[in-house]
Amino acid sequence: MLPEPSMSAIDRVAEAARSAADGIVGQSGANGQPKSNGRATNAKLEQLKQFIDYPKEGENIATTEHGVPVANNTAWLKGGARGPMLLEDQVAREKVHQFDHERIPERVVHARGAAAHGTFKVTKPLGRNVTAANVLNDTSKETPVFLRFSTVQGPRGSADTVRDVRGFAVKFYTDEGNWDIVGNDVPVFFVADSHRFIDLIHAVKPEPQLEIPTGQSAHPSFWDWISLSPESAHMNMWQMSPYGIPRYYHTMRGHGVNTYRLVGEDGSSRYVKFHFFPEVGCQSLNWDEALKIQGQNPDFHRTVLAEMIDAGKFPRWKFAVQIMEEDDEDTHSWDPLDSTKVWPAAKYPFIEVGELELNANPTNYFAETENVAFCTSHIVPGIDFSDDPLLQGRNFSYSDTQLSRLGGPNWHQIPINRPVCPMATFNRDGAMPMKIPKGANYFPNSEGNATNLAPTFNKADTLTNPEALPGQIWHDSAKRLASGESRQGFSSYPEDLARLNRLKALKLRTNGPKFANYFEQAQIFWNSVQDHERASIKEAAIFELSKVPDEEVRKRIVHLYRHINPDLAKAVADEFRLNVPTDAAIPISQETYPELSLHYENVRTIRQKRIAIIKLDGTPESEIETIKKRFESGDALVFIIDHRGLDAMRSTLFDATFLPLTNEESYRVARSHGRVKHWIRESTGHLKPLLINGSYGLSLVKQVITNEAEGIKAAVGDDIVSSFGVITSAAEAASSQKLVDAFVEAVA
Ligand code: HDE
Repeated sequence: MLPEPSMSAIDRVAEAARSAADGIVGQSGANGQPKSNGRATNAKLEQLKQFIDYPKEGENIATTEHGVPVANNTAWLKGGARGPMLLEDQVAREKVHQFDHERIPERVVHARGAAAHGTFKVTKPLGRNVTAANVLNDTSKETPVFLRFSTVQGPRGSADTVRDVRGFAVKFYTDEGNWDIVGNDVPVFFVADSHRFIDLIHAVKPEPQLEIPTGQSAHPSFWDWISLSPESAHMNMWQMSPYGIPRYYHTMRGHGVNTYRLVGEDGSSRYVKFHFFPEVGCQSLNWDEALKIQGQNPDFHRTVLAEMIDAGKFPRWKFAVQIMEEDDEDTHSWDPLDSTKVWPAAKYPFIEVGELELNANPTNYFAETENVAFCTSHIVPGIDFSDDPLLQGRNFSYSDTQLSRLGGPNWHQIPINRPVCPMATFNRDGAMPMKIPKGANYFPNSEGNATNLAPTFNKADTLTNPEALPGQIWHDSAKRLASGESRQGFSSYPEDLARLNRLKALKLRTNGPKFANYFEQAQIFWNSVQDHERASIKEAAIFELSKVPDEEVRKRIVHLYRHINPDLAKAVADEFRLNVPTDAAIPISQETYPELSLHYENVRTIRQKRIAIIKLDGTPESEIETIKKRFESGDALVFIIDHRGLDAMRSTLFDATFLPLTNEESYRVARSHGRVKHWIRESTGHLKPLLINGSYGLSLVKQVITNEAEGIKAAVGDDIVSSFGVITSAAEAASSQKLVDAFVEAVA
């Protein structure tokens, strides 16, 4: 049951027609209900409008794919009403044909995802000598973006709240072409060399015999692989920590993970890492919530994303970079080209550049979210690759995979993938072209097309100097190019390959020696997070290993964890009655990097929290209004849930609850309602704020929460009491400022 009044099917159709007529795109609601709170438009949404297909006036007659009106769309042509079906029926065959082919292969990884449109704005330009990229410098521009979130392991139909890494892939439609950051929600990766990625994915994906498990890494082949792959020790800590089960998409970070390069207009180059920090801070689920939500609402993350955008409470991230001078690259115990490592913020601070906001939902999941194709190789002038061996492999894989996933080489012409800037390419033909190219399809040409490609004789030059002979023009043009004057667009950074003896090296299948520093940063991660995060890592690892019966694998993990932290190794060993090796073969670092903790940003806000108000028979409206207004004005989403609809609602789906209990009638309902009592126990068990006021409320709390939180029972009285997240007061009405403040504070 929906907590808010839902539209009838007829209303929905009427509303959809109105939106289409208005040309509104990207604004369908979370439950397929078109809403109009999304942002008006941006250059990409404008471009997409021309492709949106919704019947206009006079177009309400069903036709075949070829425009022939169809008189009856309900039955197959037959020989007699009960007779054999005729193959002749071209109308029915067409319908079935289309249906038979309406799926494309799902992504081999990151199959399950959800996306939204938005905008990126520069707040603090990096400077043209740091990067020539307009998108990172021009404060007057709003660059349209499309951001797709995903899980890695599960198929398209798997649940959202599984323990997994989340993808965070952003397409920036810049005025210099599309730039994609194909990142994750954590800053490191399992492997440093692309060659190892396929083995990782085979190990983590469902096992081949029975295709088990779905959406989980808790299975033998994954842990077998982890136990034999010490380079993934650091990533394994992130994955087992609360980062593995984010609360919402809008409470996740995004990280480019790979090391890229920024190239200035002056030709200078620096290494760079890209990061996105959520405006409302990082938040995670606890494991019990995550498990329950998988059944209660498998689409939880995508639902909330769409819902926030529909409600006009747009998710935002701060975009920041870390920059490293190339001369620094040899000065650490780790290699900056190794994607299993972070760069400590104390040495390489997060430099804020801009803000990304998601403000419009897609119009059609398949056409946009499923068809969007991200490629790490999509960079714009001012940004370039480093020799990060994970990045270099990815640069091949992403465009390659689209060929089979999207059916051929013309996937860049699919509406969602088109750049919004002018484009001209002689790459042509192939299956399903969606443009009709005109003119020369070769270079050089005397039509004057694509004159920026190389020094040559071309029409533009003839026009400026009609007397000149072709030879002279080649010459002039070559001179201009050599001086840099006529160079337009992207050209690869002329990296000095002799630096750090790279050119003197032998051709080898290996990586730099510091890539083998597997454990130091895993240790630092453990040191840097809070107690509850460490507890989650232990619990998650124990849960996952409980699905791995092979004792040899468990022993290897204990051994591996002993190299990270002795407490961690002991917790796992005790659970499975194993011994911990007495010593790690390597020193254990005592360093901490505060930015690794979920709480680094330390944001206190009620923005984008989901607050449940349980309305019982007899609850006066006035009790609800004050709290509702206060939270809505702080950009939280308030859901009023009638107690009769409680069977379809669970406390896990909300961040906090208000249960107004000020009169006898509501008390009577609550006391005899199993779901209300379960709600109180469950939400306090998850340490979520629960506001219950009035003397009746107090009695209920005392009855329901007995063993779990003795502290509350002992503490309740007439004053406002906030204990274990439960806020109660016998005397104060819900409209009391003191009580509301206490609740708001607890929620923040
Ligand atoms: Fe991916 N990855 N990946 N990956 N990846 C894909 O591309 C691949 C890696 C990531 O929302 C595929 O279009 C290789 C790291 C995201 O559409 C494929 C290697 C990171 C997405 C592919 C990596 C990622 C993908 C599947 C090692 C974090 C979803 C479909 C060399 C920084 C993008 C597709 C979306 C998707 C290959 C490693 C993130 C097969 C070979 C590291 C967020 O091309």
